Amino acid sequence: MRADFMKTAAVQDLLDRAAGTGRDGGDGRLKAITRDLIEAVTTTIVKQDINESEFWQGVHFLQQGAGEFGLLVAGLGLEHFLDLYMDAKDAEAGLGGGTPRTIEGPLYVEGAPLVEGDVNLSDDPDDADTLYMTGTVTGPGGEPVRNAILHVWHANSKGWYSHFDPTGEQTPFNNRRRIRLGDDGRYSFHSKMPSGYSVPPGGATDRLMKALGRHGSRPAHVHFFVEAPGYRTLTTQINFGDDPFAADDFAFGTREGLLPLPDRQGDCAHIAFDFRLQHARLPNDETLSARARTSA
Ligand code: MBD
Ligand code: FE
Repeated sequence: MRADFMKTAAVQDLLDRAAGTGRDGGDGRLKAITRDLIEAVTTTIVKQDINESEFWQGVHFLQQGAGEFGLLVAGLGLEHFLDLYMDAKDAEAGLGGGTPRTIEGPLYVEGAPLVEGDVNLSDDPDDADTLYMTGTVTGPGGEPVRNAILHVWHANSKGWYSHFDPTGEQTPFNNRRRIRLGDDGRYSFHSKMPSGYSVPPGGATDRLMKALGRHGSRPAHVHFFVEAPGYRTLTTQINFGDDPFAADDFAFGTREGLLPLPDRQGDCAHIAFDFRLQHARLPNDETLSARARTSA
């Protein structure tokens, strides 16, 4: 099964899209070399059965020599490849179901305020509509998950994340919270509507994307970790289904089942979204991967 995984349409299609194969524009030779390079890396992931924590340890090392490495890993489809690979291993082990996982991205920050109840995530003024999100966290049988923590982070209306904002204008942890849920597994928050993210203009990722005939933009989205005792930690995000980049995310983080349409009414938008977790089977299932993360 493992040898065949590289040959699946999902993987081959990802390699083509990541290298800009078949797209107009860009440098043909660079595309061909990029495709072979990412195929070599992903083949190695499968051959060595590299796990999430090992992968991020390697990225962390390389990042010490290249500041945008985490962004390149997302843009080259390697981070999404890891999700496809973990999905395939789950399927092989007879695991599956629940809310799909998708990429974390490089912009999570540890230590966001831990809050309860119906919360506001936005500390800073922002000339944007208000996003309301509500829903439940349940287990495989639909039972409410008790004592979950929902980590939420998203960009502001300029597409910038707090702690990574080149304008320096955001309060630390603006649009970032950890929400402690109760016994009913319900959550509810509001915040200033995020806009899509684009890679820093003129940076290494931007230049590579252009050379591949690609772009460096993501649809507007909201990131989540969902953790709860007895359940497998979920890394996921919702992307706005009505965003122009919803079907063309440079980071390959959009997935079926994770593209809700905001219900837009005047200057408000509502998204109802339920998370379904799997039971933890191994002790590590309840924790995040050992990826190095920014802590403020
Ligand atoms: C993001 O906001 C993001 O989610 C990813 C995956 C990459 C870059 C910026
Ligand atoms: Fe993001």
